[in-house]
Amino acid sequence: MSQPLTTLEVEKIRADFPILHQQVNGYPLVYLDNAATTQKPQAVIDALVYYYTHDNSNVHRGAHALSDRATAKFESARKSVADFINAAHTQQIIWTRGTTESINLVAASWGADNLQTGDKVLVSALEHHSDIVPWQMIAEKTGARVIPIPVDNSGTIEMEAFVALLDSRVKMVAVNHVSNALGTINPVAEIIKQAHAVGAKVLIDGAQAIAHWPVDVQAMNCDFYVFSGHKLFGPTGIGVLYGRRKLLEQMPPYQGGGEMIETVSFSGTTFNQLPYKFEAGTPDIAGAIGLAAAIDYLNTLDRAALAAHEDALLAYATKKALAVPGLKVIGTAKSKAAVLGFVIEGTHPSDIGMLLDQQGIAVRTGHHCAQPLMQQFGTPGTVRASFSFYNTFEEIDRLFAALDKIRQLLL
Ligand code: C6P
Repeated sequence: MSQPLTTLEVEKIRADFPILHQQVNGYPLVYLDNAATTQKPQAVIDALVYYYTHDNSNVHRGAHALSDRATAKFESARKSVADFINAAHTQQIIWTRGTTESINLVAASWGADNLQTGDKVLVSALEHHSDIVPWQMIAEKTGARVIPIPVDNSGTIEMEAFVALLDSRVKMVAVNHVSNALGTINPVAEIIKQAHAVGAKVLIDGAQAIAHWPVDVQAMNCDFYVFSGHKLFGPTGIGVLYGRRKLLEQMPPYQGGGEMIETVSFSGTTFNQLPYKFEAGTPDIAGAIGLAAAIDYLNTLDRAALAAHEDALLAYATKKALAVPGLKVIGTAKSKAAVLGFVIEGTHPSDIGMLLDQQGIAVRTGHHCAQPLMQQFGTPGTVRASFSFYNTFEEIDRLFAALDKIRQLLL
């Protein structure tokens, strides 16, 4: 296992993130809401400013230098993403607005062609609403059913129950790589193997995994992998759908418009090749370029050391949490990434969030867009502290000192 970052190394990394160096409500900011969105290094901000200052133009259309430059950078960003997740070909990288749109694309396009009455889509009880609702919407149209894969009280998928649900009517298994609400790391390789054994396709929602360790879609052998740029230190508004090439080729377009066509006439329209078939309209060019800058930035760092640092932060925070009277950690799976969800007896999560904010500490509270999961845990919501490699042990000390104060105030 790699060594965690040293204090000096973390300080050096923090210097790359200008937003971290500010006061909030009179306190130095402690940003522990990384599962909602990650902060952007200066290199990403610079890439966006440079693009809009020098290259801004539409892509694939113009007969001029700016358009050529914008197109070259936009397509080179696609290559950066393909390399980053080890996709075999850039045609397998579809730009979307984010994880949500990527899942909607697959559900609407693949689902319309492949789901029928009596078919089943399995989604885990850990899923974010964006990996539940699009499936419910297409199930409604096609007569398929969406069935939850049970999760135990630690927040771990019950693998035996999952295998028992598998049969030839299961056409899709959609699970997250890491749960946003609990931090559980799911055994995706095993899930994919089991699902493939009955002929089902598998979509992995990588929104919460992609920032934490290298993802290899070929080794994983998933059919679809989706994530958002903004959770990978890139801009908001850009996301990725990776798909197995044969599946993407067979799938009908998701939206119609410019760029996704080959020819249009009133007697009929033919569609563009991959990936453009799924990219109707002017894309988020700056977003793609910014995401590539984020990937370039990450590639300058020792990712194993970053992951080891995050693991150490989680272990440190969990230990501290367990010592707080009345605090219950929600999400105690053996394998977890960078998320500490909890409730404190006699308090409401949103009050804790507000009082933490008053001390400059940013966390998320509520149901985390995972209401079925919260129902299972019998709580309307939790307080969630989520860590990134730029967080420090001192920040975790600040969190728990603030929680002590809040407990004295509220209890
Ligand atoms: N989770 C959180 O605070 P978008 O909004 O499309 O970028 O990502 C949606 C999404 C899908 N799956 C998972 C596992 C996610 O965590 C998210 C986003 C944020 O937990 C905002 S709700």
